[in-house]
Amino acid sequence: MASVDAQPYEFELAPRTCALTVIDMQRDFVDPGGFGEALGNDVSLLRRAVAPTRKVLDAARARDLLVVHTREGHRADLSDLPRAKKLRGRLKTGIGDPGPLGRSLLRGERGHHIIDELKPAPGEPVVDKPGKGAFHATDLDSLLRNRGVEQLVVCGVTTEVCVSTTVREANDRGYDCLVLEDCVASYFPEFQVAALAMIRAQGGIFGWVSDLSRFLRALAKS
Ligand code: C5J
Repeated sequence: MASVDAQPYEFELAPRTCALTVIDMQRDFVDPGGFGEALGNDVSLLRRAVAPTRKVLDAARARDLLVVHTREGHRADLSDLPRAKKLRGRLKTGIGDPGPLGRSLLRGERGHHIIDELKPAPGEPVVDKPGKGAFHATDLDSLLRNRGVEQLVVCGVTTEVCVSTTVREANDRGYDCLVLEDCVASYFPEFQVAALAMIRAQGGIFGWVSDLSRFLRALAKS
């Protein structure tokens, strides 16, 4: 056990019951030519989280923490894509449409792959999710419970969409979440600030917020 300097107050890190979750660090969101860029976003804003997340990943692996990766995406026949999600945004290049990284947000396409820098190691579970939250329509909850996980350290993208949705889902299922602010990123700087504020508000209504160096310091002491 070790205390992570966090907000709204210290997070009691218990490595034996803690898992690292890396949310949707896939080319479609983070790389030029992907779905995120097709929506008009500047992907360099998300790239800022890559190097710090790599450091968390290395530290977690060195301490034998369970590492779980997630990817947002759909089946090639789009049978798991709700009509509302397909139509939303009236996009020129929507989910399932061809783009420079293959068909957008589709399993097996180049854009759906996790970026090389954060590639899952052999044996690390990769959870494919059709929604924003990593618990919706996936086996993530049983995968964590069967290993006795009670705490999640959360990295990934985007802070206000898939990271926040997953943290809220995890909170309702009884997990304590610690979000590392330099290891999560948004296309919108103001949403990054607001999403983190919402997590730690009201005594940590959804969880705790800290950063890479504070987390690494505590992990080294635990
Ligand atoms: C989005 C995500 N932003 N991974 N997905 O649509 O946050």
